[in-house]
Amino acid sequence: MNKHLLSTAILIASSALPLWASAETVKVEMTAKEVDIAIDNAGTTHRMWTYDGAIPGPVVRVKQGDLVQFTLHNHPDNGNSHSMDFHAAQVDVLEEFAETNPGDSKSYEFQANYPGVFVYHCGAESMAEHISRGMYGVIIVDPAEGYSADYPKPDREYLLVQGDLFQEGTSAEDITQGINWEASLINGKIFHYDPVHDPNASLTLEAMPGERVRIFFVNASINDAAALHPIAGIWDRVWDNGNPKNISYGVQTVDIAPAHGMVLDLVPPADRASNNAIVDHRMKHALSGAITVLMTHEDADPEKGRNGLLILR
Ligand SMILES: [Cu+2]
Repeated sequence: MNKHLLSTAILIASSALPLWASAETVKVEMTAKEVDIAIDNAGTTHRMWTYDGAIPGPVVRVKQGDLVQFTLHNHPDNGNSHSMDFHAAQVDVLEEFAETNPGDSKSYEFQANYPGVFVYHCGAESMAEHISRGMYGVIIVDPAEGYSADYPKPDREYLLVQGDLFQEGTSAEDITQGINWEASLINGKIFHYDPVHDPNASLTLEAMPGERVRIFFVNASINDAAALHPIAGIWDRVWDNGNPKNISYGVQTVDIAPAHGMVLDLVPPADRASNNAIVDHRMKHALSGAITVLMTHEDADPEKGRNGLLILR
């Protein structure tokens, strides 16, 4: 390499450096667990398959450029093979995303190259059954450049993951075809944050008047898109896939495909208390569980949606 090319190469390398300078290695471990857990606010249980015993699984949050070193343990008490497909990864579906048997573990690593909100899910056969039984979660990759005019710092952050519930005993083939579909789940429960439709619901999202509320939304439903609308509000900004470059303004309803994610900001009025109902406007989803109430008032819980408390459980 001649001297000019060499100095150009060094210049390119050093100009790229600030973006990745703070990249870290992040170790993540999860255990696949087949468990009986509550699928509604009354405590009704179903046999579900999970990461770490919860639906959705743990939130993974890294910065663009970070190296994620991941290990999946398949609990020896399980009856099925499981796997992990991170949508934030660019790897080999046959290698990294391969299944691991009960009692075994599987490790791989990937660099989180794109910012956004990405689903992760089990890809073991039958994928439709593994996902709809609860084997999904979210990895948030924060942009390397941080907040900006196009991607302002929010006052509150909430994560909502929509999934399916099928009747117990439904075969994998029927699940794939949508037969015996029972309800939509938000963060693992029917009407999880909706005391209007479910008297047993004790949680709602909360904010103060005028606060910028950021919703990280992932659709883990196996067949249906989610038509996300904030009743009595308008999405102030929407970022497709959660990438700051993909910005839209003043949107009423956003269709979010299965296995896709969006970041959506809502800014309730500053001069009054108000309520919004964040719904999947497909009525069969809304009226079977996919409604989330955001209450905006001066006495809002100061902890909710802050300091990493993205999922209310
Ligand atoms: Cu699985």
